This record gives sequence, structure tokens and C-alpha cells, in this order.
Amino acid sequence: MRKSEVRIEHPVWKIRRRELLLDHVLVMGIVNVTPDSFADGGRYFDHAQALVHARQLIDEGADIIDVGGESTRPGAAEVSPNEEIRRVVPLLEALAGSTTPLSVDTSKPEVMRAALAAGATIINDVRALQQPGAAEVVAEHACGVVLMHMQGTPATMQQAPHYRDVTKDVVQFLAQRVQYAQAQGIDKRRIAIDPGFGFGKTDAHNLTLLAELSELERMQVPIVVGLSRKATLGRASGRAVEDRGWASVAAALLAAERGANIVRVHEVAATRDALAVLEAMRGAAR
Ligand code: PT1
Repeated sequence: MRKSEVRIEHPVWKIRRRELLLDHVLVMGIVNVTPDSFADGGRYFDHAQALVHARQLIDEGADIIDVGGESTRPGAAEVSPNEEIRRVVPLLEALAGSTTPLSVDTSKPEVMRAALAAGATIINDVRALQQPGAAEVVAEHACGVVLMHMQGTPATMQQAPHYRDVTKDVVQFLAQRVQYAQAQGIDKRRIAIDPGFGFGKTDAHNLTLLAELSELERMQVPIVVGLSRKATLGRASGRAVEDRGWASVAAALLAAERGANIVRVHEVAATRDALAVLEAMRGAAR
């Protein structure tokens, strides 16, 4: 068969009434609406500023905008459902007219409901639907969902992370959460998985997981990766959080090369250019 005749079946990710074609790596742009956001120093807590920032990421070519009202970085404190709703809903409503799919970074069923009503079509849950009632909301709304691995809770997760085999343990946890979600009535074609870089993991754990990311492909669901500006990249590059853009682009590219379908990033334009080089190379390779 000639190369032009080779038919590749590209996977799709179903998100409410749409399907995202995963024939290339998608860029999920991060918009935090938190006063203590580790990466932008809370500059975007202001709703007007957050909206400007989100629109800029859309202009830069973001495939998805991820709106978060609860910081889950190491040491972060929890916020109430009402406070989280107050942070994310106005922004989602303002962005709902755009064609760019919106995800909401939350674990709380009340916030999920409010965000879906405001126009979100993806639930990005760092607690993988472990809060009571969360799976029911996702099943009812037929939205997309990201199931992430975390060891411990954000308040304490970096105190003493421990694994028998980090990649095997993460794959086993995610396989269990995918099974649980399906048992709750969530279509497997709506589920994506994320190894949760920095969530109860040492630098060695994060770097091993990145090197072995392709092990997650066995689960046959889209793979989401978030490494942008994280501490492991800061220690690898010797850079402060505000100067980790280049290291973050490199990490996104390494993840894409190892099978990531969606990269969650702050630097949308730079990441898109790096991924364009990867896709050009893949297009030429035989
Ligand atoms: C992530 C992610 C997320 N990360 C998904 N959602 C954060 N699906 C928020 C550090 O080590 O990777 N995937 N939502 C941000 N969390 C962290 C964790 C930020 C660790 C920083 C660190 O610096």
C-alpha cells in the first residue's frame, strides 16, 4: 500500500454535543481565577482581566480554555463551592459565545453543575470524580471529563510521596477510575486521563512518569498532560516560576512526542509553534 492510501483512524474525544478530533495535539490554555495562583500571582482574579487573558489565549490558537477557581498547587487551601462558583461562572458565561470549548477545573459537584449551565462542556477533575455526586453530574450532562491522578491532597501531597512503581501505580489508579466512571454511566469516549504531574510526586517521580508516558496509551483514552511552570521544571532549568516558559514548551513537546493528546499550558502561542514542528516531522516520517 502506498503511503497516501494508509488510512489512520484518529481517535475523537466526545464533549457534550461536539467531538474533538485528536489527529493533532490539542492545546488547553490555562485561565486561573484564583487570588493565590502560583503562576500569575493572582493577576487574573479580576474578572475583566481574566476575560482579556482568555480571549488572548483563544487568539493564540488554544483548542480548549480551562477555567479554574480553586488552586490545587502544593500547599493550597480549599475554597467553598459558592466562592468557586463566584469565581468561574461569570468568566464561563462571558466566553460561552466563543466556539472554543470550555473546561472547568473543579472537583465539586455543585461547581460542576453551575459551570455546565454556564457553558462549560468539559469537567477537568484533579480528584477523578471521588467527591460524592460528581460522577452523577458528569453522567447526566454527557460532557467530557478529565480524570487525574493525585496522591494525597493538595495541602499535604508533597510531604512524603511514595510509590512502589510510579508509572504502574498511576496507570492502575487511572484504570480503576475509568472503570468507576463507566459503571456510573459515563461513556468511555467522553473520558480522558492525566497522570497529575506535581500532585504527590517527587522530581524523580515526575521525570519517570514523563519518560514512560506512552505506558498510558494502553488505556485507549485521550491523555492530558500538565507540566507548565511546575516546580520540577524549575529545578531542572534553575528558573523561577515566571521564567519557566521555555522549559514548559520543551516539556509539552516531550509529552506530545510520548503520546500526550492534550497539553495544558500557560504559553499557548509558543507551545503551538513547538507542536507544529512535531506535526511537520510526523507528516514527513514514514
Ligand atoms: C494538571 C493540573 C490541573 N495542574 C490537570 N489539571 C494544576 N488536568 C491544576 C508544582 O509542582 O496537571 N492536570 N489543574 C496545577 N497544579 C500544580 C501542581 C501546580 C504542582 C504546580 C505544581 O509546582
